[in-house]
Amino acid sequence: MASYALQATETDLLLVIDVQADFLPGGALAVPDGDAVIAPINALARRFRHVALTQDWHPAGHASFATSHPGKSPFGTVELAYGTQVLWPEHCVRGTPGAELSPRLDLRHAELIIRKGYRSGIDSYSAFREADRTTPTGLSGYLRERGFTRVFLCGLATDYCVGWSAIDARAAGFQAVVVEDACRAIDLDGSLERSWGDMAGAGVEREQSGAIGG
Ligand code: VGL
Ligand code: ZN
Repeated sequence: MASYALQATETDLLLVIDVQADFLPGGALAVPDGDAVIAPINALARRFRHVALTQDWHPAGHASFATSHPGKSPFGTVELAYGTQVLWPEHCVRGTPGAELSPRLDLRHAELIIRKGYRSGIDSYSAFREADRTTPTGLSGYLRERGFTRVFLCGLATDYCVGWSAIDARAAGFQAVVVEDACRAIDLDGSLERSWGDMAGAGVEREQSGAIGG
């Protein structure tokens, strides 16, 4: 019998973040090597009884799009009511092909898809709390009511939606484990290094998918 560093149990949930066409090769905000997450996620998901996904889901004209701010370019920043916002190419516009979850994900046993970033004026990297850091998505209530105590995170992108979600999972009182080889990063101006530091400071664990059994 194989022995693993970590064993997925009935109170663990695998949270698959934003594996959507626009973050994959050829997409509007393609994460370098983004499609490399799909095989490890599919393999990992077979070892979890409970799986949920997130889907970045923006209205056209969203405040995080550079095109919504005349004179601004993608990967620049702008000051919004809640603070500094990185500007992105238009991506994951609700109902468009770019917003679709990858058809290569083999997650038919997933129990929940949570959409985020659907308010025009607020971004939401985190699956738990929007970028104003106050508006809840409802995920922590769902997890608590279902009796989950630990969340394993994977998907795109390590330094934005995965990292922010992991930190907010800790803030909401859950254990959080980021599965490093099942994530890929955007890495904008050192954001990946910064994100790992912030995650470690918040008590987020970092593990490889091969170390997780179920
Ligand atoms: C994401 C930038 C903008 C992500 C979403 O999924 O990491 N990054 N929207
Ligand atoms: Zn987005």
